[in-house]
Amino acid sequence: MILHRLESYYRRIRGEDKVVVDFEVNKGFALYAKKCALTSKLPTTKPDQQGIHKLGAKLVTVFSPAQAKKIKEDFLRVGEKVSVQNFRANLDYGEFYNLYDQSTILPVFKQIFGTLDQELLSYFNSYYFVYSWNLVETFPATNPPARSFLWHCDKGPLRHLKILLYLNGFDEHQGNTEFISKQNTVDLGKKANYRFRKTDMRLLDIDSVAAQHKIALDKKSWKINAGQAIIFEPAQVLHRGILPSLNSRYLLSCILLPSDKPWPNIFEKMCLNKQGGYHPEVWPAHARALTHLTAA
Ligand SMILES: O=C(O)CCC(=O)C(=O)O
Ligand SMILES: [Fe+2]
Repeated sequence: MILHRLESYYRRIRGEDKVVVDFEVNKGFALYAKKCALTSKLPTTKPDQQGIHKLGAKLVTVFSPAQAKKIKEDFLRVGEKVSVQNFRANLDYGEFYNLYDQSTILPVFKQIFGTLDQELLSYFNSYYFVYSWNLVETFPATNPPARSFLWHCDKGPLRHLKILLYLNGFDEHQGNTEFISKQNTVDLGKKANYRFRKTDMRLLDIDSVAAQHKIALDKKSWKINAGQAIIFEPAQVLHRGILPSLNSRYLLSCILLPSDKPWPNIFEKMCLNKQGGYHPEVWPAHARALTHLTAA
């Protein structure tokens, strides 16, 4: 039954973007997600009209601004600055910090995933784990927007989520993250071949591309307050950051993947092994490698 369903899924997906086929079929992420769902044995829930899968991106409130400020200060104290040259040349508009100090991060994750657990379980139809997390500081703009500040989808499995928790608010820095709808993203992918563009092929002006192809754009953004987070499907909704102009913008950025057991055990292991820091679009060659990470 499961195999039959996967086969028809693969047939559908073969006509898709090369990146999608590569992750879902060649790298085995579709099968991995199915296996996680089977093993987790969660009760099936009805699709939620306000859910992440339906909306592609949504805003949630997790902390008060005062709590967010305290988290930012704690993270800056325990964070280990990542030498940018190690993973990305030309990234001179910010800093990344790895966070491995369990006693600082765990209460934050408990609050985030306590608030969002039901929503995340029903999104994945399985347990989930935090594949990577890090603190991102973006300096007030001096450079022209590049990379994540131009319209793009993140390369990765269809069913993965990103959480960007804003640790300081729009009023303080004027930075933001913008999205366009899932349907727009599919249309732009098919009609304009604009979805998983390499960084040097990304654009700031998506409106012109959409107009050329007669696509009516449905853009979404919020004035995100300190303590609020956006959750989105980074491979399925085109998005871009907006550089701050007044002060640095601080985010906790997390990537979530399906898992066959709840996140805390895996998290503990990753802290001890110092895994889970910033993965600049680094994915295992095959999803089966994740089974080792999530195994007891
Ligand atoms: O910096 C931002 O607001 C967006 C970052 C982004 O594109 C991502 O984390 O995938
Ligand atoms: Fe992105």
